[in-house]
Amino acid sequence: MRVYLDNNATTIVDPHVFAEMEPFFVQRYGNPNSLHSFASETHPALKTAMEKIYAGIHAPKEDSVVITSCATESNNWVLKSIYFEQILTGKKNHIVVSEVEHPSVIATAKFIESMGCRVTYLPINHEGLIEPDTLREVITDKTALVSIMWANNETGAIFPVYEIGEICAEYGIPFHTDAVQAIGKVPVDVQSMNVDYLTFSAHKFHGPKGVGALYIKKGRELTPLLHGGSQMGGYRSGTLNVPGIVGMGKAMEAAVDALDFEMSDIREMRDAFEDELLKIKDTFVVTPREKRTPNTTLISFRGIEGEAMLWDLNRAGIAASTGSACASEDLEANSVMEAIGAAEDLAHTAIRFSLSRYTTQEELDYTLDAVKQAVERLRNISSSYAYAPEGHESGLDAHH
Ligand code: C6P
Repeated sequence: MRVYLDNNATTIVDPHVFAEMEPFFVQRYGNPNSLHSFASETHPALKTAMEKIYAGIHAPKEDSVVITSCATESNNWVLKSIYFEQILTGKKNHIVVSEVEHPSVIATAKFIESMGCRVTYLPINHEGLIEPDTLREVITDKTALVSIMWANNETGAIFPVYEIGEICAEYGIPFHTDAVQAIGKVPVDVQSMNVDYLTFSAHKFHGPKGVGALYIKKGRELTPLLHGGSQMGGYRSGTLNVPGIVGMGKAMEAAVDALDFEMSDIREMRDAFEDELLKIKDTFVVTPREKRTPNTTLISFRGIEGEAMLWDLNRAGIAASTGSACASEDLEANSVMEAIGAAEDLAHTAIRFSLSRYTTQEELDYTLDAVKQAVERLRNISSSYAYAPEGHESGLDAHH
């Protein structure tokens, strides 16, 4: 059996999405900006896709949704543009990000920090959550941007983006949220909140890889990151990724249709799976369920290196991860667990299981058996577990 429980890293392309994309590779392959029928025959599908994308996040027509190559590009774009427009010009000198943003925000923040911008990395609390009041304490009249993700990719923690948006509105500061892990998992309505920029990526909701987007509220226009042929209204040059955009449109529509299923059925499956995992001795989940996306469990197995557990699971045909996919090769401790203040040994024991609407009960039952076997095998050979005093929680509360 092969079981895929790494849906926060990427998802299977919905077969209906794939079917809609297919004609745009070998039949209708024209460049939409050319002046012939090969071009114009791409236009209806592009228009429909854009309508579905706008509808999926409830973006009003006067706002912009600019198609990019991925969420990484969208996140880079917002931070670097703010740097060009506000920091480099000396109007402002500061931005705020959370300390557990995806590397596409953190690394960009560090880059602009190296160019002279002051950056505040807002901490998370012991449950892996942001406390909105901490934002008030760090904002100044020189703050040019607040960038805080909607849902964390490692824990699934849902951050208080409504409250954060309100605080930003109060101080007149633009608010960007990375909603990559929110689309298809929680309702996303840009009109129900104060948000100026919102990032998403098709491959996280059963669309294709290589296509993302940035929502931009009217009046908050950005300097382009890619200059060139002025596609996308001059916001983002480069020949349009027609199959990608068509795929993202269909995937967005399907994600909205499946939202209730995700929030009820998938949540129930995840909760039951997590209940069983927590019956295993010395296991810990940090963020409370009701404050998480419905598909994610980040769980620590005391005494077991996350990578060793992944190895055993992989041999059983099961795909999970120790945290975000892009950080998993460095064998560092899970960054969110570290930010929470978990002891180093516990931070190394975290495993992320992320479900999707394609996950079955049979797969979860099989995974549970495999996890139990792995725990038994690995704890038998774990000296740190063998010697740790009974009931010792490896410092989970030590810092709080
Ligand atoms: N997170 C994970 O395993 P791209 O690859 O550019 O489409 O998406 C980047 C990205 C941005 N923001 C968030 C919150 C994300 O989760 C991701 C991708 C994957 O957690 C791969 S590192």
